[in-house]
Amino acid sequence: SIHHGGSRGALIVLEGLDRSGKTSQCSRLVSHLEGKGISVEAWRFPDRKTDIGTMISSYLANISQLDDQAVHLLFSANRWEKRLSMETKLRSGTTIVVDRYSYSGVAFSAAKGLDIEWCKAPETGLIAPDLVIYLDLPPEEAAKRGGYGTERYEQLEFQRNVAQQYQKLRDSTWKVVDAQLPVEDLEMQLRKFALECIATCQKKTISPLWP
Ligand code: NYM
Repeated sequence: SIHHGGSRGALIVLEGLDRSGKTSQCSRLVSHLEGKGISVEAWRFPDRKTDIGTMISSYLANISQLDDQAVHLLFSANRWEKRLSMETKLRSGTTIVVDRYSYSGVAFSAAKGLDIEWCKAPETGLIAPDLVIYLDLPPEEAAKRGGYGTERYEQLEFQRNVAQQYQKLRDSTWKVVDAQLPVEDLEMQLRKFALECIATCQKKTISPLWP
């Protein structure tokens, strides 16, 4: 794909409750950008392919039990272990579209009752996204969508709490989109936000979370 000499890629994050449509919108967006000749990669957190990701995965599947603080730090470490390759990709001109990031990390742990500032601390110094797209869906609607899976956290009451925690993390990089829109409409909104972001972030330096 095309690499416009010297310009960096954008870090675009999709966030939202479980069943909000992030994963399908991520892949639709990445395909669209690829089609436009933009250098782009789809990432996701947790990255279950690493050793830390394997521990997280068995925790989520209820195969293993872990202390709430310990698993919070594992989710964070799973982002830290990818930080350098993330920075290298962005600097080489590749845009990264990420399915979940530090906001999931904080929202899900804070929903368990952990102190939100404590939850944010280990995320400090990771790369700040250029754009966060929040797929806004009432927890009740999410619950209706083909039902939750069997993983930890996939319960209505808990998701309500997660939604409240997410609201505390909203900042100027966030675009909140209505996840109840038809998928094609949603897709068009995401394309517009992503293309604007890719064009404008080239003048901005890569900066750390949390400002
Ligand atoms: N999750 C995800 C966390 O609790 N902390 C994190 O840092 C991240 C990235 O893991 N219910 C939770 C949110 C999800 C679950 O995500 C797995 P997915 O997108 O279903 O693989």
